[in-house]
Amino acid sequence: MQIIQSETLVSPLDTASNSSEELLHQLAAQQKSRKKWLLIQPVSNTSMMVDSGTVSMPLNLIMVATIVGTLFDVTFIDERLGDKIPEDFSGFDVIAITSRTLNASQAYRIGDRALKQGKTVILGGVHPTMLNEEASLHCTSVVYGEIESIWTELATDVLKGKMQQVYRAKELKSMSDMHRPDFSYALSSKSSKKYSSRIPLLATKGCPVGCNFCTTPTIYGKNYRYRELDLVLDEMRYHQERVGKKNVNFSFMDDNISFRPKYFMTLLEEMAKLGVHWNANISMNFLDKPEVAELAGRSGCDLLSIGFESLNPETLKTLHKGSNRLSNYEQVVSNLHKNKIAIQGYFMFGFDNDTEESFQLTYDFIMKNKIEFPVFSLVTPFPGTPYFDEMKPRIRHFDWDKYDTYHYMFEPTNMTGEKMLSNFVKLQKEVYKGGAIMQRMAGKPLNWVWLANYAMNRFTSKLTPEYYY
Ligand code: B12
Ligand code: SF4
Repeated sequence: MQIIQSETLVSPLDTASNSSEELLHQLAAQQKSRKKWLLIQPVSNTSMMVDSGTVSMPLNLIMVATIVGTLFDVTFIDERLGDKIPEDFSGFDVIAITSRTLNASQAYRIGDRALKQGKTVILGGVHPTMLNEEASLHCTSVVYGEIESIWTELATDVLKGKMQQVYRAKELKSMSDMHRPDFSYALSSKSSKKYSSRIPLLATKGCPVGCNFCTTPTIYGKNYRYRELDLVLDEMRYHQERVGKKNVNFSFMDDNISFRPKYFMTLLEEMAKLGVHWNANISMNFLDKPEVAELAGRSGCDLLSIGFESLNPETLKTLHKGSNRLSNYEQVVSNLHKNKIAIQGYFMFGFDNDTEESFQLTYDFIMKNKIEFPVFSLVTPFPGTPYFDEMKPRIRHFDWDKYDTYHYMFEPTNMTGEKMLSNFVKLQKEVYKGGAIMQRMAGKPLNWVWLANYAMNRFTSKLTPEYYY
């Protein structure tokens, strides 16, 4: 296997052209046998409820499997389901692993083992993209960003046995050219019952907001792409037929689904006709308009995930999250609730501007506004982001296992770490006490959001500040 050390910038305009696609297929047809790829979703070490219980289907690795499967044989292992990764990789030619920061150490362990056995190892996903030099030590090649944009080049090199150290596209491929994800790769596992029944789906990619703690602006810039509506709707219809009912639950994996209001509103109108249910991440700046929330409710939306992040205006300023205006928070919540849309509200702590009062303010906001599913995390500077560079001298851990947003990463300026953590734990226990759940959830439909509250009640009752060290 020859390794070319230099990073090559590949233009998808060149590589995705029909002629290079044809050449690729000719090259594959000339091979004596189809090469065998093992695709792996590694489990993380986190003690929190991120990788246990019901987990969502990994759309990223499913999309990788779908494109790889057009030319190669694919075996798919999701270690989070309890499926075992073989010790001996002799049955495979290529070991391809996806990784975020919280499971990077495990991805690297697998990569090192496969390299020792002489395999071609490919690492992709957020963490190898952000730290491609580090990731290169544990693999043959790193894929920067999405596989679709460098596929022709990567596949050609695998077929020729000449790999480059990093594959990075000069330009991103249009989303309309992306394959419809084939879920059979994930669903073929005997343990697939552990997957959430919500079907992951992608309509748009990217986010122009540019928060300094988020990896999306670094990887994709302020670029915002979307799939043609017909493709998204066809995919929904396909699943309705596959499952044999109209009322299918979809979970959009988009960074921020509402950025093109016209596109988003048309998508909502069409979903209303299909009769599906859906949830998504969304920016709140669009939801202060009652007509948007009304249409979202009518289109089958049952939950929206909103990053409130903080109730402190100074903190919001430091995050560069221009889409959040504190003065709109209550209006947004009320618009959604009027239309029976539950809210998964993300709140972060550990910022320099946080004071003991911040915890009380957040508690009051959640209880007054009856936020159904509050999620609390500690601010985590992810490697490769501007925030990481800014905070590096103060960061307490460089052990990637602790980058699950549930570890205390640096001492805030306005209180000791101990004080911050004791308040953080207290807030969670208070919000998830039986009485508080009843107060927030009274009259809400009996669905999985209740179950999530019940699970959080059990989980938070055992919490101590030590969990977060
Ligand atoms: C939807 C989402 C979720 C969903 C679903 C996650 C899932 N099962 O996939 C939920 C809500 C469950 C979730 C949970 C969490 N998430 Co999240 N999530 C996202 C989000 C918005 C989109 C991810 C996605 O599916 N995109 C669509 C897919 C198709 O695109 P993609 O991931 O870019 O995949 C392409 C490429 O990366 C590449 N690729 C990926 N893997 C591989 C492998 C190989 C071999 C190759 C060649 C290519 C390749 O090709 C893929 C196809 O195009 C991202 C932001 C983002 N844009 O990445 C954050 C993001 C991934 N999440 C993040 C975090 C922190 C979390 C949590 C820790 C939060 C928490 N405290 O609970 C957990 C961790 C869960 C876990 N076990 O990994 C961070 C991770 C940061 C980091 N450096 O690791 C991100 C990047 C957001 C951020 N803050 O910057 N998340
Ligand atoms: S709004 Fe969300 S997706 Fe967009 S940059 Fe901020 S954190 Fe990232």
